[in-house]
Amino acid sequence: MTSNALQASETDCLLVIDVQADFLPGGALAVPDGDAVIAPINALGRLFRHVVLTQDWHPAGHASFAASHPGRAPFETATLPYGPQVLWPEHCVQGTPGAALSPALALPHAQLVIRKGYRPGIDSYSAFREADRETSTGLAGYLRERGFTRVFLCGLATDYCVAWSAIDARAAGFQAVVVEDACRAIDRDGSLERAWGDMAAAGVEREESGAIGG
Ligand code: VGL
Ligand code: ZN
Repeated sequence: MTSNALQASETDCLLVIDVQADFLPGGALAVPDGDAVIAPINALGRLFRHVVLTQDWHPAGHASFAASHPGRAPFETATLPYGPQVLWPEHCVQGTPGAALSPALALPHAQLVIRKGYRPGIDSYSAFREADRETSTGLAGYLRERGFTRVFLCGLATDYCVAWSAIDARAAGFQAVVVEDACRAIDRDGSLERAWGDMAAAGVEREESGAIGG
């Protein structure tokens, strides 16, 4: 039907990361130009029969919030029991409007919403493995049981939740393709360049959505 190099197949799953009000313009942790991901994601959604969404889902007082650490400010790094943790403004608190998935997403055929970051003391950028690098979210098992071998990642933010999810997808044995124009980054202190380097080292592929066909 098309001559695109990459064809979405039955063993491919589109993984849409954290397209939530708090990461969009006006949100508590707004990603610059974050709403630019919506149109390309909706277009990708028309190419993939299988779609999984993630939702950052923190309890109030979460350990990743600067406000939970007296004297600390957002975007500083703290040391938590599992290692360094960037401290964020309070965001994506369970059940609040800021945690809602964007109503502009046109993905009615999405098959699973996986929530992450719900343990009070552990962050989870990755859709697969929490920030202690040990606690599983269960997503790899789900994808494996469904017979998927490759995930295409898009959403927010490229340098945090998308990158960590892509790297952990590789660690779990999946091929991983990040669709660059369907992501936007927080990009502070070189975080985006570092993330692309880490992803490349992990064998994550990088594509534009125009290269993908259904
Ligand atoms: C994210 C920072 C904190 C993300 C989530 O979705 O990239 N970033 N929580
Ligand atoms: Zn978060």
